[in-house]
Amino acid sequence: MAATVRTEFGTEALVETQPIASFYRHGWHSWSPSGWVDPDATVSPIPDEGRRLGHDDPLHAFDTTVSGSGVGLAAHDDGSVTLLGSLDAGARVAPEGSGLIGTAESPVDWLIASGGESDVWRAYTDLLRDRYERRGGRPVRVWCSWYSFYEDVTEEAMHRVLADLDDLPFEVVQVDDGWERAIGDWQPNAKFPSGMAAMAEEIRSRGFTPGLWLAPLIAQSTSDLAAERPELLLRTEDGSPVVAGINWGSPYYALDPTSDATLAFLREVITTARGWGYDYLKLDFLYAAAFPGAYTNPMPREQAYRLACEAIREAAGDDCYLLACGAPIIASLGIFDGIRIGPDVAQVWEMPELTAIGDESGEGARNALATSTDRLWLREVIDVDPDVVYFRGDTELDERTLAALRDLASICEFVGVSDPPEVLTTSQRADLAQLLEAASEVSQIDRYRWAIDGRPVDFGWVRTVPSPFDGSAR
Ligand code: 9PG
Repeated sequence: MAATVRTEFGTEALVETQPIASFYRHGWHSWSPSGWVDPDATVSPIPDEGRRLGHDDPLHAFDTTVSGSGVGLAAHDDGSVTLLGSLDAGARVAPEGSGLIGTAESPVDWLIASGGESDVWRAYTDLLRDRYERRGGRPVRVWCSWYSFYEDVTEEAMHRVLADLDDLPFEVVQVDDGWERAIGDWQPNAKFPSGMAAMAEEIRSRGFTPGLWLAPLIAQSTSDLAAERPELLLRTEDGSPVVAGINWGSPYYALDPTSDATLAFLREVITTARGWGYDYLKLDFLYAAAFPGAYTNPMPREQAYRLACEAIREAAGDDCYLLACGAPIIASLGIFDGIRIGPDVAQVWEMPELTAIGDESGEGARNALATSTDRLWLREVIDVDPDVVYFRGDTELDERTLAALRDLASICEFVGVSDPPEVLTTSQRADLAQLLEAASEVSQIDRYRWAIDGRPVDFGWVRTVPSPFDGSAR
């Protein structure tokens, strides 16, 4: 059955529906919580400043009611669903009484669709596909250094990995955070004495596509960039740099995405990485460039973000795979090949200290599975990265969780692995090779049920494991 649809244009859209049994709130960026919640839930703002800044849209960080970014759905008692979604960046959707209200910083095209859940999603993704070029589209098989070495990655460690990967059928080998001098200073540190071009050459000589992590839209407060190029930093109205989060032991600042100086800097960083030989770039912490601030060239903030991302794409060229991470979702469409759709998986179900403050964007398999399995509608418009699958035997994850991560990777056709290959047993290695080689037939049955080569898969249990998050929304 097709959905009933209509479109509207403007800064506001109001849809009267039936009473709302549950509301789909869509998180602003990759790590932001997404999923079905009680529309009347009371939200408690996250007390920790660093965690709060990286969690969701900063303009809604102190909200006590639920709302979402770009698109929102209302599910009704009769099983039908109403969707209100923007086709442009910069929109917000919230439940209001027995209706949905959409608001945007500048006029946008809205879709209002009602019908079955899969039909309204289809109506929305069809229009998004009409509007934004669908890049990517081929299976991604990537080995990434993050969960093997974190920031301690070295040239020598990468050489060992490359030797140990041997003939595992990865396509990309990607060096993650830890190679750079500082966040903002995108030159190799002392752990990569031969330089990044030599690293890329080594990866390529082993038969893999070289991949590199960068966070080009932020600068650590202690970086040379922040000290020497202050004109690149986004400022608040009172002139101080906009803090977009706290990590790597200090606050990090957002760059002003509308200044010519920043755009020139971005082109230079990306051109340099391309010149070193990297054809796959994981671009992280991108959300910072859509933080509110006194832009050099005033414009709505998600348009400002797109401007910077377009400069990045232009410098990278169409033949470079660009994976967005920590990235506003709707504002990234058409520019990137792929996008992370949930928080970091990590080797634990949840981090007690994050659970205690209600941080559903924090790392942990539960948060990653919950958000990613509620973001799979995005497969239709962009490649979706659910973060890594584990094959090593020393994680704290149980078999059900490990299997869910594998199935999710198959559904996304995006297999990321970050195990040091030397720790894998012969049978773990064979399982990994099998997942990398699989070309599975995937179909969706209902909200959380899928079939992979005819085998039923159900992610519904992820939300039923007792957690302090249950029954409320942040
Ligand atoms: C590298 C990592 C990995 C990982 C990314 C991203 O809120 N935080 O402080 C926060 C820190 C790190 C993080 C996400 C959130 O992980 O998702 O795959 O590349 O950066 O630093």
